[in-house]
Parts: sequence; C-alpha cells; structure tokens
Amino acid sequence: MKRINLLMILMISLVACDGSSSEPNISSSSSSSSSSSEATSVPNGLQPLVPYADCLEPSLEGGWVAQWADEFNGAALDSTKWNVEVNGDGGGNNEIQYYRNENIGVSDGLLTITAKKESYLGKEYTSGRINTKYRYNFLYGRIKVRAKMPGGRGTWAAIWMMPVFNAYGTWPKSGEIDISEYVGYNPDTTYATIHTELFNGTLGTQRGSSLAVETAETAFHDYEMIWEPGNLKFYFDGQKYFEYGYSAQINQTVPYNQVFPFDQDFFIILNVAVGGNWGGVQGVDPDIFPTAMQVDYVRVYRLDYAVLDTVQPQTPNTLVASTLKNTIHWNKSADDCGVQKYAIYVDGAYRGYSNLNQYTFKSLTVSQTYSVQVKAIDFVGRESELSEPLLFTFA
Ligand SMILES: [Ca+2]
Ligand SMILES: [Ca+2]
Repeated sequence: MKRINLLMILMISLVACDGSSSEPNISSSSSSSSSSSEATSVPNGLQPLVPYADCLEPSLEGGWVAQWADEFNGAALDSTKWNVEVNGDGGGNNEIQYYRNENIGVSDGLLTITAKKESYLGKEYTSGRINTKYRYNFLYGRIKVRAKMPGGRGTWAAIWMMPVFNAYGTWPKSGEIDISEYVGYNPDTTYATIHTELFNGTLGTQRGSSLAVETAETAFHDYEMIWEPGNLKFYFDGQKYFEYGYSAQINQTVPYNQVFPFDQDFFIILNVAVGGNWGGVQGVDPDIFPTAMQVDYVRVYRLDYAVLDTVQPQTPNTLVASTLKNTIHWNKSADDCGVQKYAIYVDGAYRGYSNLNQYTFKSLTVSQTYSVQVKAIDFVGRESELSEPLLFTFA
C-alpha cells in the first residue's frame, strides 16, 4: 500500500514538472489562509490517511496516523505479519542459539520470545527471531515498540530494522537500524545504533548512543524511532537519546548512500540472541534461563501529509561543487512537513532525482560546462522554484 502511494506521488510530480503552472498559485494562497481548511488546499487530490484498523492507538500527536500494527491480541503469532526465522546460523555475530518456532508465543496481548537452555541440533541454547520482510516494509515514518527486555549474562535482545532490497549492496552498504539493543551483562542500558558503509561495527565506526534506564527488565517501556529523509531520531519513553543526520557539507568525499543509505524500504526484526560477538563478551551464565523479551505492541505511523502540508518547499540555495568527482550539493530546503526529494536540471532539462541534497552527474560531456539547477519537492508533490544556476564543468 505504501509503495502505491509513493508511486502515485512520483507520477504526479512528473506531470507537474511537465508544465502545470497552477501549482504555485494554489500553494501560495493556502500558505496565507487559515490552517483549518487544509483539506481543500492539497494539490494532486492526495487523500488523508486512513488509520490502520487493528491499531489500538490510531494516531499520535503531531499528525501521525497508524499504518500498520501488531497488538499481539491473538492466540498465536500472526503469520500474515511475521516470518519466523528457523536456523542455527549465528545471526552473523557468532551467536550460539538455535532459532525455533517453539520459542515464540502470543497470549494475553503479549508476544513472548523465550531464550532457553536446551540441546537442539548441536546447539546448547534455543531462542526466537521474527521479521516482517515482504509482509510489511516501509520507508520513512515512526515506529513505536513497547517491550520488556530479557535479563542475564549472555542474552542480547534487539528491536531493529534491515533493508529489504539492499539497494546499495549487502551489509553494511545498505544500512542497519538498531532501534534498541539490550545486552544482559550490562543491564539497564539501551543502545540505539546505525551501521552504514562508512560507519559500521566491522570498522568500529558505527554511530550510536546509549541511555541508562531503570526497570528495563521488569516493566514495559516504549522504544521508538522517527525516520525522515536524511534524519533518524531514537527515543526511550519519549526521551530522545540519539539522532543521526546526513550532512552533505561534512560528508563531501563520498556518495550520500555511504553515510545515509536509509532512503529505501526497511523491515522490522525482533529477536533474543544468546552469546555472540556482543552479548557473549562476558560469557553466558547457564543458570539464568529461561529468560524472555515480551512485546506489548509494534506500531508504525506515517505523517498525514495530505492534511498537514500546506506550504511549498523553500527554493534550494548554495549549490556548490563537492570534492567528490562530478558531484554537487546544496543546503537542505526547509518545508513545513519535509522535503521528500530533489529534482536536478541540466541546461534547463530535467536530469534526475535525489533523495538527499547531493547529486553525482554521469554521462555528460567531459570538459563541457553546464548550467545546473535544483528544485525541492515535498511529500504531497509541491515544488519549490528552481534554484539559481551553478556553472558546472564535467570531468
Ligand atoms: Ca498488546
Ligand atoms: Ca510542504
């Protein structure tokens, strides 16, 4: 459903690019009118979002509307929403558990993933790992997970996300988003972390932050992430403790996907590992099992742009040539609800889109100088004016 929405926006934007001249009038009149009549000011006929029917919290303050949820109110895991991973592969981290279906239960409104000490197919521990790959993927939005963490030395619980299609290559090139990791030997600490091609755990350059928290193992708490173009924010019970933003000005020497590959569909993963490169650093205490992560709900929200967005984006400015070959960047454009993407023009002709404020030119004529311009496009398809031109010589 999300894909269809994005496709519609893309198609509509192209139509607008091709010469509709009425859009600026619509947006300029709406920006000066009262905010109570937003619905009539939406360009392209984009409709308000319909809240996901089975979510017990259909909206959040700020215009967030539920688009997917699992409240775990059934008698078993909903196989239309989740895949159960069954393997003893070690999760890429030398974890020592075997993941089984039998370690996953749903009752009394809770998902329970239990790590057990039991011999199974050559492993001494079993546990569970589930994901939404292909069942629910999304790009941008807000995810809120209410969970109680397992305890004990050797456990490693995680609420995290991975890319569906690996648009920039396999791990870590297409990124990893760890909304919360909880390592049993270091109790009462939540970690939020991102991995990318340039910043990842293999290099020791991953980016993240931790927060000391109380009662993580004895009470339910909210683990949350807000995901926008070029920006990720991580929260514990509403308190932000990590933010990761893309800066074209700081990261001039690499394509943006090496530091911010988070402009593609991701899916959700919940698991409890035993041992492994992080959870097992201080060994595994065999006497703490069974121990479980419990999840009250997983909810995903999207901003209701059709209702909220009333203003066209600011015109991009300060186009400059980057130190990266044949690449330009510019200042991010402000917008009332955020810029979805930028359209790049060469000598007045549309050339391509970029999800962030950097673009690398390909297949132009070497040594020829071009006039380059950029416009910003928001999530309802409103477009800024074209920027002042930058004279750019292709190398
Ligand atoms: Ca529940
Ligand atoms: Ca806007």
